[in-house]
Amino acid sequence: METAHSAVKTTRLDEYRSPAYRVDEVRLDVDIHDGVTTVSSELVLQRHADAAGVSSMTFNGEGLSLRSLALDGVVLNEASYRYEAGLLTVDGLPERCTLSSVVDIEPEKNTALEGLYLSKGMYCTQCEAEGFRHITFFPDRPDVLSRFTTTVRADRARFPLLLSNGNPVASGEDGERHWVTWEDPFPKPCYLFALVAGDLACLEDTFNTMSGREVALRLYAEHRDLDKLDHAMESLKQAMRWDEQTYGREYDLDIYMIVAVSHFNMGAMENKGLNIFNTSCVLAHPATTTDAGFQRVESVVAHEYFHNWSGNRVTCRDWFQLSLKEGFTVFRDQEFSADMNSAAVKRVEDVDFLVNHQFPEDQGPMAHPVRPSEYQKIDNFYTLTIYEKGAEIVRMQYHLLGAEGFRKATDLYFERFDGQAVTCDDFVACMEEVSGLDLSKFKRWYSQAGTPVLSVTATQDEHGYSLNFRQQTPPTPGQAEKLPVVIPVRIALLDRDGEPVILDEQGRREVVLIVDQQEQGFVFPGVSGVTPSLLRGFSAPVVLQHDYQDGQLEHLLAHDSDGYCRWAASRELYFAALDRLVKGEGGTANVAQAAEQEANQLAAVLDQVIARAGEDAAQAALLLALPSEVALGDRHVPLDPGRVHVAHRSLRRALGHALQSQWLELSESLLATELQMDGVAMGRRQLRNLALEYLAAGDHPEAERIAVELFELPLCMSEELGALRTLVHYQLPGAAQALAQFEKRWKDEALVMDQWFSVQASAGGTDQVERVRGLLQHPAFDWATPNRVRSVVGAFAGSNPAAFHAEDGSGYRLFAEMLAKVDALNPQIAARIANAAARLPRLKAELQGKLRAELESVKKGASANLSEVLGRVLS
Ligand code: 0A1
Ligand code: ZN
Repeated sequence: METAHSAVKTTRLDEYRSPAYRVDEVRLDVDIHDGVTTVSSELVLQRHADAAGVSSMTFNGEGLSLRSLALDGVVLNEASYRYEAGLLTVDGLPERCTLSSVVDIEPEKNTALEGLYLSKGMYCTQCEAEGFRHITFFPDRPDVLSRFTTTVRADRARFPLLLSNGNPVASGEDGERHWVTWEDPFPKPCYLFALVAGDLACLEDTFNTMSGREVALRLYAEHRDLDKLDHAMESLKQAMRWDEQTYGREYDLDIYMIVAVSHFNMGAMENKGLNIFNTSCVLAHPATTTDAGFQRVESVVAHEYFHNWSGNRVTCRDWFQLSLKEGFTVFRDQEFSADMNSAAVKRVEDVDFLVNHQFPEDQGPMAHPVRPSEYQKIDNFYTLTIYEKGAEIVRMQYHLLGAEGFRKATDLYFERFDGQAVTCDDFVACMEEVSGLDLSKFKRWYSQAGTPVLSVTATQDEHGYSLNFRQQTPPTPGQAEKLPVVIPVRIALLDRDGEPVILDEQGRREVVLIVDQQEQGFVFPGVSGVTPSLLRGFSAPVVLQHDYQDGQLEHLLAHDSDGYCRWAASRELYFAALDRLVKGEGGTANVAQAAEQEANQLAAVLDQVIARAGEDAAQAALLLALPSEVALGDRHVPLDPGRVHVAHRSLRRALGHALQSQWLELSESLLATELQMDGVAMGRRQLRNLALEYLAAGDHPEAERIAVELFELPLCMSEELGALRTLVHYQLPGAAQALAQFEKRWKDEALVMDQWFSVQASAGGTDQVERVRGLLQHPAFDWATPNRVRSVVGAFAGSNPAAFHAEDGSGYRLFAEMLAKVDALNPQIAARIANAAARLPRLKAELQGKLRAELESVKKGASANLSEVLGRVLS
């Protein structure tokens, strides 16, 4: 047994050293028995040519019960190795040798869900980032690529299905037990290893690749969920075709498998040939899954599939390069979803997510560069910055090179680095090589944290119309000084009819201005009387500041052909009104009355949006939805969440009232009589649910009737949940009965019950803390199931600012209790949820003190994961 616990240590990018030994082959034998699983491994080691003279090697191993260790068949005695603090060191290794080990592990006790664990009677694994070390000894780092052969053994009746990566090559029976051997021909880092033993149903199909090979597609889930796999299968086939057509990437093994598991820390995992998915990202059925859920399944299935090239065939040299695979793969899945659905809507949804979640991360104590330079626990760096901002950085390169140039660059990247573990610099070098561009300055996007603020002023004089830019990136932890970054600003200038005017001699009506200095100006001779349409398509991840003249935002909202700019104009209008309410400006102390005035001001332009809703209901819904209460709070320092809550609720109510006949009309006219699952039908449901919420917000007497009718006879879960949310969040009289009925209907469907919990945990109001506490006592609440924990704790801390920041500190106390409880079982989930406290430095003083005290007390007994996050928040 290991002699001491591994201490928290900081890993630094500039300390990267390549390993002394390769592991060419891994032969694993995993013998599963109740209570104890025995893992025997043989590692074929080969010293690197440039490590001459080195004869010792360290292997990671966490919590392994070592039974025996042998080198080239000779048992090692305890003098020739050390196992302490998570590291096994073996001395006296020849240039090429085989190290064999036998260890015992206890998957049944593994509630952290890293390594091998048990989920509802099924054994499964999660090895990214550093889970493999909980299974056997190994250099657990992504730059060690090995060929794996894995034999899985278990009881035949209880675990008829034994899976691992690659292709099955042998199997056999052994009394009541059986075994299957899998061989993966592609060298891979151990974080892509996977194993499953269970009793599962399978949906099977095939895919013919572009070179004519037939691939077997197998999706596995619990027997009761077999009818929820069709959408994932369709999405998988579409993703496979899309990657062939868009990137020329073909699938490489004969089998592609996805297994749905109920206990999973993240969304899904791209293990080679054997993806393991959180049930929430693979199961979909109209009766149990919302439209947003369907879209999520489509994008996550595609995301994991795309990793087969961007991540698996070409992987990361070290975890600082995580965005190499994640940023690129998110960009790929975003473009896939855009092609499968409405591209304009998808872009706005992605930007909305980035701006509401990644921007705050970049502005708080957790801010870090897309390529970080140090970490304590790499699990804490699976962040929105690595994923979403990383995707924006790839997107900017796509636009700088153009579609054709980008494709050439990715072809070069995949060809040059196939089978290797590489860096973000290697990726950018391919972009430079095919385009001739010098991207050295552009690369600051990878190394500088923080969101650049781009201020734009417009002037009109005898030379024409000028746009003057000034950029500045605020300081972030550890990075006080920032250099200017390269910001591609796509613009158009709209005339009085909303038409883009000609901007240059080539007759272009849209251009990309490259802003790479701190201050820079651009003149458009002969242009006058225009409204600037700036940062079209959200061409760079920056905060844009511009003082629009009276009526310009309304003009953009009414006429801009760019979906993002229309939406951004709507945000500006809403925020301007909300900010005035928060600050109590406008000459009245009465927020409700001031909100009515604001709503009346907004009504005319919103009415125009409603009038055009028939063109694209999903886009209309995005334009008509108020920014979230959390997003509003992020604009105010010191933050007084109570005030923000009142302002937000007041404007919602006033808009509900001011446009009540329109909301009523939308609620009734968009009613569908038969179920359709296409984008148009989903858009109509989204708009209808929004209209219903506004109707309820404005206290319309019909709101309850419409919500109850919808709830009683829904066509699908989007309708049912939309109705339930309205009833609960606006405390309509039918709420309690609907909640009881919903629970009765869906008590056996875990993913639906997650929604039931989360609707209640996010119901706003300072009096809601006790209600959330009550949810934790519900028999179906389970601290060991991440989806359930997220549906209560995550929803409360992330989407219920009024209760979380309750003036008396009761929300913080509950949060701290919950964090400690989760941390004892699953440190990764606790650390992730703790990010909700990152707004601490922005809070008004009284609240800051209360939150700080609670977090300090949790930090005392916290895991390394949670402690890293709390340490940063409290610093
Ligand atoms: N690579 C996966 C996400 C993932 C990351 C870490 C995990 O455990 C700590 C699990 C999954 C993806 O991008 O989908
Ligand atoms: Zn990913």
